[in-house]
Amino acid sequence: MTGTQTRTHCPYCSLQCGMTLQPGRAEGRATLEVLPWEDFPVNEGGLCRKGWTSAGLRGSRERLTSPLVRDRETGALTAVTWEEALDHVADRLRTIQDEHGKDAVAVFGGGGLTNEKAYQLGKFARVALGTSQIDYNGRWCMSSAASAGTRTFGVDRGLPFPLSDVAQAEVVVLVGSNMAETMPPAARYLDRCRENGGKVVVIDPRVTATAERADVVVQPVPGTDLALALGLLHLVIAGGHVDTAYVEARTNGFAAVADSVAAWWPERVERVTGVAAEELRALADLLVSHRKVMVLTARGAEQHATGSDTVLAWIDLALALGLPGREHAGYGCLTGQGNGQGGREHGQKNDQLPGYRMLVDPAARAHVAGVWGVDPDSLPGPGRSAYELLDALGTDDGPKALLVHGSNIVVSAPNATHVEQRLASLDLLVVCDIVMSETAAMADVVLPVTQWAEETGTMTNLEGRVILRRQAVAPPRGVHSDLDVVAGLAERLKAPIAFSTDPEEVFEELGRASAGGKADYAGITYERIEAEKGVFWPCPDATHPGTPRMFTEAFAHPDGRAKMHVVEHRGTAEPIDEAFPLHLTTGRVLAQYQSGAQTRRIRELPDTGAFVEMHPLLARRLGTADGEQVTVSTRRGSVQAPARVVTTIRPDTVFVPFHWLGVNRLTNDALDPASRMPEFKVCAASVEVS
Ligand SMILES: Nc1nc2c(c(=O)[nH]1)N[C@H]1C(S)=C(S)[C@@H](COP(=O)(O)OP(=O)(O)OC[C@H]3O[C@@H](n4cnc5c(=O)[nH]c(N)nc54)[C@H](O)[C@@H]3O)O[C@H]1N2
Ligand SMILES: Nc1nc2c(c(=O)[nH]1)N[C@H]1C(S)=C(S)[C@@H](COP(=O)(O)OP(=O)(O)OC[C@H]3O[C@@H](n4cnc5c(=O)[nH]c(N)nc54)[C@H](O)[C@@H]3O)O[C@H]1N2
Ligand code: SF4
Ligand SMILES: [Mo]
Repeated sequence: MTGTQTRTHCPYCSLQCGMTLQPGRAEGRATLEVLPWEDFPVNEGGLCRKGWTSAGLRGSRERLTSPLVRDRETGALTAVTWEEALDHVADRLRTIQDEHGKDAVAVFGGGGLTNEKAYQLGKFARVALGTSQIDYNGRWCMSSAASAGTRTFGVDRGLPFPLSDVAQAEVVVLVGSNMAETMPPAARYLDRCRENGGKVVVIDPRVTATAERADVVVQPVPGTDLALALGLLHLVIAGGHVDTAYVEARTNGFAAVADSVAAWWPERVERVTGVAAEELRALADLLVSHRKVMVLTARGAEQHATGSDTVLAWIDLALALGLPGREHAGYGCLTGQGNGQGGREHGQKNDQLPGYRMLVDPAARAHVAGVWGVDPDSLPGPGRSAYELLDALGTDDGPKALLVHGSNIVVSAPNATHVEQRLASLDLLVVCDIVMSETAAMADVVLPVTQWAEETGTMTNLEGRVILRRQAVAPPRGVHSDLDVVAGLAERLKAPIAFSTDPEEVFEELGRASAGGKADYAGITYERIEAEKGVFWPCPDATHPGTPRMFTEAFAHPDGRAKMHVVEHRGTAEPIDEAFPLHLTTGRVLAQYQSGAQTRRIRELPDTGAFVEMHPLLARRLGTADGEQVTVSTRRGSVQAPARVVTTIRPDTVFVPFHWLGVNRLTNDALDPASRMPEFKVCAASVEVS
């Protein structure tokens, strides 16, 4: 027996691959099959392993199906009704705020939440709770690129062109992206680029699956991409290859930038980055001898305490070559989470209102307060950024209660032992999740929520394309949406306005709240998204076609020009030394997603546990071999895992994936001054045989 097919999108990454869901019945049980959606443009029917197996959590015993409240006497999480759970939470929130003030309650959101949820969460914090303390895990994702994009171009849309433009580029430079593992169906565009005669360059301390599909592979020391970009710009200028007409007509600040790179000759770059001067010259030659050059950054370049300066340096290079706005060329950031783009636009960020408006802007406050029907003066100001928020939990002037929607903080936050202590010091921790994540397991209250196939909502993919996930099946009994949680709490907290639980109604309101903002969704409707296979923002009205390509005529600053920035190489926050002589970097493997809360529970996906990737030269020096246990230590702690000996990594660097609890006990919480991004991608470590 089969039910109706629904066209929707994958629950995981920012590619938001189109898929078809087929409910059915086998052996008396409900089933849900994932089938291709052949003519959805981004993935053209292709999915990665995680996508094909994504229905595995449906009907799983691992699903949470009842609200749980921690019993004061036994300390155990105990099933209660939704009424009891929401009454209890609202009661506690009220008491804590009465005693310590509005900011004593904080909210932590996620870049995997739908636009509707992210929007409601921001509104809930500012209006129902009246707190300034809200931020989200996107701060740990692409915030350095967002900050650099906003400062340079005046607006932050990860890719200002459709992903398929990659196939038409002549040279594609991937700076710290392992696309073949992190968004596998996207790698087809790299292959097409090469079939068309184009060249792919991969810059990564490891020769990854993506590097295997590249023409040029550059393996810098982790944390030195900034110096690499300065060195390339130096060569572009020295060789007389600046696009001066473009620079004069479309940018500001070039002269100072040119001066600042004068001393970055290739031999100096080699000393800092480990990339041979000849390799650098060859790369510069490749860039200057083609017109359609595309520079794409991802977490490898961005997740550093110098991440936003690094992105600024690569954008400076792109601007000097005249790339942004040129057909099939430019700069872009490969956003990571399912709604990593939309999640950063509609108000769950600490300093932000919907439509990518800023909380400190009086006109923005007036507009959004008008849509919400509240007094602009009642809206709080900006609060703490994600890590600073977690760091302040339970302290004298920090929040005493935290509501978490869509993040498994205990596994994914940097310096995780410290973060765990902060969470443990709270008076109240409420976690809304699909499964008993490591963070939910610490909570005082756990609220079970619907997952993607069980609810409707929009997401904005890495291209800025707003897409629609349609509900395909009924949720399990006892499970409610985040929208229901927010509305239920708002009502109990006697919020001055009502919170809708109907996604389409919320989306219409989001459209009005975003109208006139940088990320303008006012002209987008569910019907249009379905008819047009996604609509690219900005889309200010119903007759507007949407904006697949930005910057073709002008940038988003008032004078229409891009702003170049002078940036300095500073090195990593924690340089290696005798005690910690190795660079530890972290990242992803194909078969697991993020903190692993979802994918580690899917039986078809290999759950290998963490491992320590190292070069044979290092393994020999340590006296270890492939598969043997080693201990990796940093100034913050130690973890054990088997060695994985590969020739594809630099001998001075080890790599550990972060999908399993552990490696973030080692990572450094040094923050980028502009984006507040932690330095996930490099810290000083030592390795010993266990
Ligand atoms: N399979 C899988 N796919 C995912 C995810 C997942 O968890 N699993 N998560 C999604 C999300 S949220 C994100 S943000 C994206 C991330 O997508 P990516 O950025 O592609 O993934 P990472 O593995 O974090 O990092 C990419 C590469 O950076 C390299 N690297 C480390 N340090 C440096 C450095 O200093 N410089 C340079 N140039 N490179 C460095 C690493 O070796 C790694 O190969 O993936 C998305 N897709
Ligand atoms: N060392 C190291 N650490 C990293 C990184 C790294 O490269 N290295 N990368 C960082 C990056 S880029 C990211 S994006 C973060 C990601 O790390 P997390 O923020 O932990 O992301 P997820 O594991 O996706 O957690 C999402 C949680 O929300 C639940 N969930 C899913 N959908 C919903 C929903 O609709 N509502 C609710 N309420 N819950 C839902 C899931 O079950 C899961 O428990 O990790 C960061 N941490
Ligand atoms: S690439 Fe991303 S969106 Fe596509 S199937 Fe895999 S996890 Fe899902
Ligand atoms: Mo991410």
